[in-house]
Amino acid sequence: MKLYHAVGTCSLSPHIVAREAGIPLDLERVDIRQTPHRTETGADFTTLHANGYVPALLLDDGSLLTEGTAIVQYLADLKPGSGLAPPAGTPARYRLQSWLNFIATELHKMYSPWLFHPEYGAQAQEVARGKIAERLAYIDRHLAASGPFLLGETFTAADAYLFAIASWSPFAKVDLSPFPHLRDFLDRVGARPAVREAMRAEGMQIAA
Ligand SMILES: N[C@@H](CCC(=O)N[C@@H](CS)C(=O)NCC(=O)O)C(=O)O
Repeated sequence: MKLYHAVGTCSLSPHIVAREAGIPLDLERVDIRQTPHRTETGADFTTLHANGYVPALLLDDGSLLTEGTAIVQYLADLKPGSGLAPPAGTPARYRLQSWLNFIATELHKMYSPWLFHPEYGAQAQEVARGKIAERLAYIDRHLAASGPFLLGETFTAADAYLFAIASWSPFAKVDLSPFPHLRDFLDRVGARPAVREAMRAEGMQIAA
């Protein structure tokens, strides 16, 4: 299997899940800053994925699985013993899906594009930061009451996704100081060996 990814983006989430599950993946980097987006082999990525964004997972049967929330569940289900996704049909699985959807729609798309595209302007960015702060406060309260991870005691795919997205905060000038439980969560997840391996493999800066 091959993961199409871009450094420092949401594609870190399936990369972490694969490493946590012990699933070997080939990695192919996509340059999403250029149009058309090209992979490191020079291929036009939009010929592989019409929407042109990462992550995308090339399966062994040659088909392409897209959308991060689906990809992480696919990877986690390949290794049910990993605990990265509770069994299908259980209440815990729906809670995982609830968190994945919350992160995708209420956080991920609030940071990006609003905070990474200066053309939206300062006013729109402040509105996005306000919305993000509300969502992070909700997560902070949840971690305080029911942590240390989003589903409780067990690290899951939702934690990998939250880590990838909330780690953008310093770059997006989102202040995390009011959210101590989230900050502890980011430190805790950032210290996991599989997370460090994924970041190292992507050439990202790793906290000491
Ligand atoms: N709905 C997609 C969105 C993925 C997404 O926003 N990817 C960003 C990086 S975090 C990207 O590749 N952007 C480049 C582009 O949209 O052209 C998902 O959840 O997987």
